[in-house]
Amino acid sequence: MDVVRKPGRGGLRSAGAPDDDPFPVRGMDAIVFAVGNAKQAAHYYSTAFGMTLVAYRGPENGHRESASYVLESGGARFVLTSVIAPHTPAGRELARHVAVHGDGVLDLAVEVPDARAAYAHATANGARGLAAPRRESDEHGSVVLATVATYGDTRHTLVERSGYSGPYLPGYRAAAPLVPPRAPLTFTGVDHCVGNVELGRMDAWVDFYRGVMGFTNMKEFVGDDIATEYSALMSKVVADGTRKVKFPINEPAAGRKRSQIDEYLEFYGGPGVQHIALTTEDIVRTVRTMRESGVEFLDVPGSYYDTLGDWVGRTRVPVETLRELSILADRDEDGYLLQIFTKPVQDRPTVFFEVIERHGSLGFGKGNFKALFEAIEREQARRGNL
Ligand code: TYF
Ligand code: FE
Repeated sequence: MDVVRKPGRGGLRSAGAPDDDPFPVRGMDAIVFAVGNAKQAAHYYSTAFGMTLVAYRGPENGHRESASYVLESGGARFVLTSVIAPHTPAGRELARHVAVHGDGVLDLAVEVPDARAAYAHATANGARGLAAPRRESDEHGSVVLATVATYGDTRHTLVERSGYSGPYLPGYRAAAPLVPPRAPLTFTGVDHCVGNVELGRMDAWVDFYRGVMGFTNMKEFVGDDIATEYSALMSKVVADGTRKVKFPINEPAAGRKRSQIDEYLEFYGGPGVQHIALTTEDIVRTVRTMRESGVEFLDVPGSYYDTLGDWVGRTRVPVETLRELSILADRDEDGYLLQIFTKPVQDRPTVFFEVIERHGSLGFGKGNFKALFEAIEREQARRGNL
């Protein structure tokens, strides 16, 4: 987002951020994954998700500890990192992350207008600092980076770009796409990033984001009632003042079946990122392309579509197309959304993705929770974890 000078107020501020926002953010900067084989993961996200390799850092440009591939699609940026030298300090941490968690999200990096101020506010309000603010520079300019811990081994790096013009961060070089880029872009950005935390810890993590980042609750949540009936999870959503960064937090709950959150916590080895939702402006095209490339999505029973029109009404996409592709739809007072969920994208039943096309609705698909959680339970049962 552009920084604008508002006449008469005398200061540089981020457009849209109210003056009193204690922790202004510009949006998600990157989702950083620690994986076993970043070279092959970069290939997967290029060919199956239609993302484009734009930058690289590794031994070839003097970075001996790890290799990182930066992929983009619209405003969504993924960084895939794997260890090269496990006996260096940075290498050891990465190796441990992958050994304990499997492929997973290491860092939900957030772009902020002032990383020093953001870090000071976060640590003064209870966040554990992992790296104090530091300036990094190269021929493209400079950035300020600082890192705080969140749930499990997950972290938030606060990225102040201050006009930096390189392909990602200092130390990275531009890289050519691995396959010809798909047009139009598959995704337009990151809609939300969901964390799974331990039983009874959801409210503490909601309070963490309220205190540390000045986030506020969004109205959508999964309470006790839905939990005992069918979801076996509770969920609340926090977001920054401008709703560009949205973090739902799930915890397991006692339901009819073993909670999908318990399954995640067991296989991930603790709390961590459960799913990343990516926005698209054409979910039909995106899902068709991903399916043709071998991405697996949760199946939705035909009965879901038999009654869908009655409560969702007309959407941009005919019900028969939604049915063909297993795309879900939901409507609330603000509008509607179309969404779909992949199966876990690694051997452990942990991280998965959501693709979402919004038409006014600010929700998360509450009307689909029953159908969705039943589909997830069928997958749990197939894995022998129910
Ligand atoms: O992010 C959300 O809240 C929706 C719904 O295990 C959801 O995508 C919640 C929990 C879950 C899967 C999806
Ligand atoms: Fe979601």
